Amino acid sequence: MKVAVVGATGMVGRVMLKVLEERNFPISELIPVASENSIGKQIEYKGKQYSIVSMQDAINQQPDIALFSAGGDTSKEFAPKFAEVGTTVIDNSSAWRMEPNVPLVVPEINADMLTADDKIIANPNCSTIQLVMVLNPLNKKYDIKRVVVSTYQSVTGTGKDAVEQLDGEIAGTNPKKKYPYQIFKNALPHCDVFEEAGYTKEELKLSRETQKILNDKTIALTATAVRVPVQGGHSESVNIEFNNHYEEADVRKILHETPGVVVQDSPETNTYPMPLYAEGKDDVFVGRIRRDLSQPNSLNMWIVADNLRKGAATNAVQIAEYLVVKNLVGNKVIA
Ligand code: 11C
Repeated sequence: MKVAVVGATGMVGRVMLKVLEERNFPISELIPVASENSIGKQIEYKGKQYSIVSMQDAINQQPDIALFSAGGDTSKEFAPKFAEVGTTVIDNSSAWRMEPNVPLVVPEINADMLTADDKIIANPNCSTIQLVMVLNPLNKKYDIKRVVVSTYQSVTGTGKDAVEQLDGEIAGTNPKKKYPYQIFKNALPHCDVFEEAGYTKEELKLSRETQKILNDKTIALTATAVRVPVQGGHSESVNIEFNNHYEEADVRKILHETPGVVVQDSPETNTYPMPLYAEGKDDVFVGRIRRDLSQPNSLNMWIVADNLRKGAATNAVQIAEYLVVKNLVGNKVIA
């Protein structure tokens, strides 16, 4: 496969390259793309140096797959240009996710909807991916009525500048501020921009994307998204109300048997998921599973995953792997 990585120097782009390498993705030609001021710079992949090229150079080379992580505006402008030359774009931004004809894919859940005609495929938001990995098997069995989520999100979700802000604040230098406030020793109830009815875009993404991925408009979901001074991953406190009765032991068994989900839940040994241990891993970790004693058919849990891996790069590469295995990429349409 001829593979372009668009946004190759960004936080997610770098992890994409790492994940492609680790999983030995079948690459015959790698085309790293980044913004104008990075063109000509070198990146390393499998011990070999590659020069970063411009968007137009990459389009001219008609890659089979383009993994995009360069922001929504870049995706809106350039994903269709790649699609026109027959490239399948897997886009990590929020630009295409809610377009009715664009599949929003978590491979463990809904990759079987993909066809060779899907030239733009959206990778969901990081905090949504880890949530639906756990909700999906429970929804199938017990039919989810409502979910209340509070997130504790890593600064890596905002990008390099935010990591520099936190590191600088810890070091006592006076870093440039990516957030409106200090993040060290703080918690900001503010992820992404504010939108309608007092909600942030991150909070709205959680409810809209969950309904789309699970293909279930009946799930009511409300969220509060909070940025915390953490780097290893996003954490989520999740309360689920089912339409049907459940047994806690069955919930544990279902989650234990769900590929990509790891149950870490032994209060007697202080075992529960934490971003410090989720960092660098591809699984979604779930713990603190317990009945909500305040109302029937309800459950509390704590979900953690590395937002740069399963929440972004790994999920995108898994989509690409599915396309290759199912022979859904590589048929050129010469424009
Ligand atoms: C965050 N979830 O941590 C965001 C980062 O819609 O892809 C990814 C933004 C997106 O703030």
